[in-house]
This record gives sequence, C-alpha cells and structure tokens, in this order.
Amino acid sequence: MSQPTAADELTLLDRYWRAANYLSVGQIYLMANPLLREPLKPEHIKPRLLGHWGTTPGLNFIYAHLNRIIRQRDLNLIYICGPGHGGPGMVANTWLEGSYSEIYPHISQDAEGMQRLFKQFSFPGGIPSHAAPETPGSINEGGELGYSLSHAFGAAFDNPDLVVPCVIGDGEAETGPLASSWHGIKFLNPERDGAVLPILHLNGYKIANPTLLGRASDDDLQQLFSGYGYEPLFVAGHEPEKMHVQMAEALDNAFEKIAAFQQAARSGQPSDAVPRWPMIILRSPKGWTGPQTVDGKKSKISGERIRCRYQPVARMTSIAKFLKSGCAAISLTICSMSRGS
Ligand SMILES: Cc1ncc(C[n+]2csc(CCOP(=O)(O)OP(=O)(O)O)c2C)c(N)n1
Ligand SMILES: [Mg+2]
Repeated sequence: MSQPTAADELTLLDRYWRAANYLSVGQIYLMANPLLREPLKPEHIKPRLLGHWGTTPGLNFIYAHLNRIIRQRDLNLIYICGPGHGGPGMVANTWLEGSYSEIYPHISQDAEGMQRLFKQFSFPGGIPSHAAPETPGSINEGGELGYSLSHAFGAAFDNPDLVVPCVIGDGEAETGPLASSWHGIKFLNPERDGAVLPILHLNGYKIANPTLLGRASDDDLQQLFSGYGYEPLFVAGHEPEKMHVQMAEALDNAFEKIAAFQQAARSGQPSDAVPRWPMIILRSPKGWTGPQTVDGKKSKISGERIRCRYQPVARMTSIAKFLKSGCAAISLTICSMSRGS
C-alpha cells in the first residue's frame, strides 16, 4: 500500500493548482498588467472576452495531481483532455511546466512572457481559445466533443509503457461517439498495450444545462460502469484541502491496480482473468473557486459557486462598474479564483 500523501506535498500541489487557475483567468481577461502589480485600468482588459472558465479549475486540478503521480512513479503518461474548450488550462499548465516556453521562446517564463501569454489567447494573430494542434503535446482537438476516449485507447494500443488518463466531461459523455467508446476497454491487452484511466468529470452541466450522468446517483454510476468493465473510484466535494487528499488517494489506488494488472499479465504466467480496470468519477463544481456573486447576483444553485461556462464577469457593463469602483472588485475576483477561496 502507498503511504498517505504528505501534507507539505499537498500544500505545494495546491499552490501549483492555484497558479494554473490564475494563469487561466489571466488569459481570459487580461492583455496587460499580468501580475496585477498596479490597479486595473480598462486598457488592461481584453476588449472582447472569450474562453471557458467553467471547466478549467477541474482540468487544472487533475493536471496537477497527474504531475504528482508522474514524479512519484516515474511514469510515461499523456493527459487527454476531452473538454478541450478548457484551452486556457492546458496552455497554463504547459507554460508552468516550461514546455510552452521551450517551443515558443518569446512566451518566456517571466512577467514579460506572462503578459504575452495572456494577450495572445483568443486574440487576433494569437492562439485559439480551445486546445489546438499548436498546444504543446496536443493530440485531441478541443472543438468537436466525443472523441477523447477513443483517442486515449488509440494512444495506448501497442504502446505498453504508456498510461493514458482521459478526462471526459459529463456533457461529452452524452455524445454518441463517447458513449460507445467506453467499450474500448474490452480490446485492451494488459500484456502488450498501455493503460487507459478514464476520469469522468461530473461538474453537473453541459454549458449551463444539467447532465444525465451528473444527476445519477453514485450507486447507479457504480453499476453502469461496472457493467462496462471498470471499477469506479469516487472523488467528490468542493473544499480544496479535502479534495486534494481524496484525489491523491484515488490516483494512488488506480495506479497500483494498473501496475498490478500489467505485472501479472507480463509475468510469463498468463491467466484468463479479465482485469477490471479502474476509472475515476470526479464530482466538482463547475466554475470551482470562482466568485459566488457577480453584480450582486448570487449563484442560481444554493451553496454552490456561480455556474459559469464562459467568464464569471463577462458583461462590459459589469466590468465597467468594477473599473469605476477602482477595479478592486475585479482584481479581487481574479485573485479569489486563483486562491480557491
Ligand atoms: C459534438 C459537439 N456538440 C456540441 C458542442 C458545443 N459544446 C461546447 S462545450 C459544451 C459543453 C460540454 O460539456 P462538458 O463535456 O460537461 O464539459 P464542461 O462541463 O467541463 O465544460 C458543448 C455542448 C461541441 N463542442 N461538440
Ligand atoms: Mg460538464
């Protein structure tokens, strides 16, 4: 059994997550003043706001935790991101890791590079708002939902040393291609293929409408995915500290199971037993860590964060109001999202 993750490791992981969240918000809103070192002015904010915040904190959370497991187990791993509309998150993480600046040296890992990183996002002459071919490491485009899990299986087949965690949005899970690709697990040979770890991200909504799987009980999900051949591991909540512990435990558990299936199949003593591969079902709020009220309006879902697909503060009138009040409020919004308050 693995040891529980040390508290200081989780603190560092949380800081990494918050940094990725800040960088994601920055790309959506800012074209100047990237570190908010001076009070916000209208010219710091993009004239046209584009990009999805709602899915991004969950994607960043998963990304940070996968980095922990890669370091811990020295893994060869590729992260497939179904909600490619969370492009700001994928770009933020590759910049934090350094791979973005390696490929695009002018987007350097300093304040000047950060300003360019923010400005280029969904901006004329810049980069798309979705994960795209130019996003480092991307093999799954963000535009049309439905193919993430089949791409994950395609990456793992005949690639025995690769582990492929695949994040699937609960909206994407309702598309025909995705709904059928769960069965890909039946073709996965633990001896000569790599592993696929589906991470079903139940943030409850597709755009702003409720999802079928988001409304299903844990018991029903357990039975559904067990029927497909998986062993679901549940991670649920909204308090970052508790969620970090749960997610670290779920990933430790999943990777131990994967390693055990592969070792048994590659031991030279083949058996007819069919592995029940792990998957993770992650329930976290859409727009997690975002503001609970904007323009005096509370989230429609009691006790939850504001439900947002795009930006929590999107209307120019709201931004103008924030700016009129000395921009403290919007600075606060940006900071609180990255702080996970
Ligand atoms: C095939 C297809 N249908 C519709 C869309 C439009 N669309 C973009 S994001 C989105 C919601 C996706 O919901 P989900 O997968 O749950 O992602 P998340 O909640 O994490 O944003 C939809 C319907 C699309 N991109 N592709
Ligand atoms: Mg969703």
